[in-house]
Amino acid sequence: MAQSDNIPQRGVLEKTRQKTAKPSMYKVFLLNDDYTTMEFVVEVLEGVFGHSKVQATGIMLHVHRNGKGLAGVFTREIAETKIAQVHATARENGFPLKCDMEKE
Ligand code: TYC
Repeated sequence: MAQSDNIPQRGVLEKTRQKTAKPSMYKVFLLNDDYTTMEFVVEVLEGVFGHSKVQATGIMLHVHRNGKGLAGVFTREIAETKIAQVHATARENGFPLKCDMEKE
């Protein structure tokens, strides 16, 4: 056994902890428009973002009154997927509903 095997290695625990860095999180916002129905926005907030009908209705009304509102906070890939799902279902239903995302 080499003598150096018994010498504590300074910095090893710290390095292990540094590797568990948390992923960056992204806020996904729903944007208001004049054409998408309130009912459809509530369905999207329930179906894509997992909100209850009560939560979804509150967020939809906030967006309607203020122009923009937080739908959820996700890692980058999940946020991008949710946005793509919203845009796809909106297009399929003939609505111009838009989302955007912002690094937290
Ligand atoms: N402003 C829309 C209307 O009056 C409703 C609406 C709410 C649309 C939220 C988009 O993200 C939105 N029918």
